[in-house]
Amino acid sequence: MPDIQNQPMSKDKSVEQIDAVVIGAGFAGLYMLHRLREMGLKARIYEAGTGVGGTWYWNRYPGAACDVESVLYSYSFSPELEQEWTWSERYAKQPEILEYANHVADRFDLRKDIQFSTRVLSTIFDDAEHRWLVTTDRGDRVSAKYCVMATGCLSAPKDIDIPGLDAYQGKKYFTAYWPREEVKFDGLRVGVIGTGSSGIQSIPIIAEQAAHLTVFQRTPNFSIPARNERVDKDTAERVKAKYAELRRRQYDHYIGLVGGLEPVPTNPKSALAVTPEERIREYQYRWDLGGLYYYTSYMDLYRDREANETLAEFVRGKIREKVNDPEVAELLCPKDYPFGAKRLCADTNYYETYNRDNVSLVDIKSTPIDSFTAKGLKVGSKEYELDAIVFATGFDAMTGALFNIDIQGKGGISLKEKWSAGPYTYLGIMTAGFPNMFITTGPGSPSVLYNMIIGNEQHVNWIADCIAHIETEQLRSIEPQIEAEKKWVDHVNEVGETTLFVKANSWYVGANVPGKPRVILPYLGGFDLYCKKCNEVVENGYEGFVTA
Ligand code: N01
Repeated sequence: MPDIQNQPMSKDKSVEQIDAVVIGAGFAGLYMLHRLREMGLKARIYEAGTGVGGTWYWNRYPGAACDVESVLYSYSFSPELEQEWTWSERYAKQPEILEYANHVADRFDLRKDIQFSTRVLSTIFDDAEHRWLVTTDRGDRVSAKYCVMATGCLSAPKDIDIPGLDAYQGKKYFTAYWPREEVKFDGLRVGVIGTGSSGIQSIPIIAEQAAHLTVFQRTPNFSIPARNERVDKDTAERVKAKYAELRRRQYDHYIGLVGGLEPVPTNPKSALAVTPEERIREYQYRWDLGGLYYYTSYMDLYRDREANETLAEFVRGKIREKVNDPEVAELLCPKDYPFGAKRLCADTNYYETYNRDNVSLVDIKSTPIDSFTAKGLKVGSKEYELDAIVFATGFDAMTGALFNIDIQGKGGISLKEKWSAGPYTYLGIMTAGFPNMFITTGPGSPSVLYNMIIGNEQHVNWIADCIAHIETEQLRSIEPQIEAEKKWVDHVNEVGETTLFVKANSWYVGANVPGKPRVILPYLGGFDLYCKKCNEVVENGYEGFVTA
């Protein structure tokens, strides 16, 4: 048998030669494939799941929904697609978003270039050939000039860091990879660990089914009523007539939360420069609107702790109004980090759920979970017997999915090694030493602090144009200059430090994963300014990049 591992790729007949590999068939990967094919390149997506949709393929837990309005959380690249698809609710639920992803895959005939049920194991740069060798768990070995990591920001579930999980004999469910078949909790004693967005969306629905639900809360989160509603025919048509304007508003906005049919204004004032009465009116207006619109309220809310506290206390007041038992209400009120510095949640009946007789809240901040047992789990000396446990414990955000692949750049340096003190990127799209490897909505880009579909679209467009440039100029590769990358990383950190986002132990700063370096992961300078910077880089001849 020849030793194929050690043969140069170009001479190895078992290695298929293509132009581009895209990893992941979520919204970024699908559109990337579409653009690459439009350019006449031979491209393939490798996808671990059996279907398209990424986040929306895996996160099928009860109550899973998008907390960005459907009309905004959709592709903008095809006016025909916009016109033919009708969202049924203000906030689409997971099945409808997955149906949309499937519709896109069919409409643009993408499936023929997607290999499902295939996990990429490694992508290794060949210095001599200037190509990436990609290997998979199905034995594929493919050589590609370009490699696009469309692996998602919240796709690598966090390890469960509580002892004794294997000892537990009951049913275990993970919101991040929920079973495809229906899960029934009727008559069961259920425990939920985790009160971030996934926990907050699933808890009210599980409570309606379970005999008893026990929520184990370490840190309470701020959650705003989503106020979801059906979209009637007339509204849907009026939205369709306004799409062009809607998209312009979205792209020109720092966080893209601009409202659906009716624009939701951004408030340019300081929260501390207005009277308490005006502040309450503003906060009540956004409370009644529902959803995430506190992110576009007073401009100093996320920079000034005193300003932030005015909103935090307003929302705590709402929690106290909703929850009957004052002790439970106090436990549900976040007090030790700024409002919104942990990702804000939008809910349907979350706080109200704690008024049910079959729901109890256990504070695991003051007494942490000690371990799992055969029948449930122990908090201090008390054992909770549970028939099923739901883990809504979050993700190794923004870097976890990349580190799950053995990525080696020039000279065999691994990405993990290069990023051991935190991610290093230029614009969040590329990293020096990894030529022709692109990351969609990577660390150092607005990513999770913007709308993931539109943010990915902007990245895919930039990447596709960059690849077109390389092909037209008959170049071999492009990568960031080390100095430009360092300058960008410093800028990302400096901007992050001016905000309150760095003041919470959140996944935004990697604090949810033990041992992960604490660095601000998304770029907080605003999507509008970020796009301007991306465009300027191109206008100035790919400033800050080096080509070969
Ligand atoms: O995860 P999270 P998520 N013992 O990290 C707790 C997006 N998303 O899956 O805060 C006990 O927010 C942890 O406690 P603490 C959205 O961007 C969007 O809910 O670390 N508890 C926390 O309460 C979101 O932010 C939608 O103290 C433990 C929870 O588990 C992101 O995904 C819907 C623990 C994890 O919360 C992640 O949300 C859903 C332990 N050992 C998600 N480990 C939309 O609507 C963790 N926890 C679009």
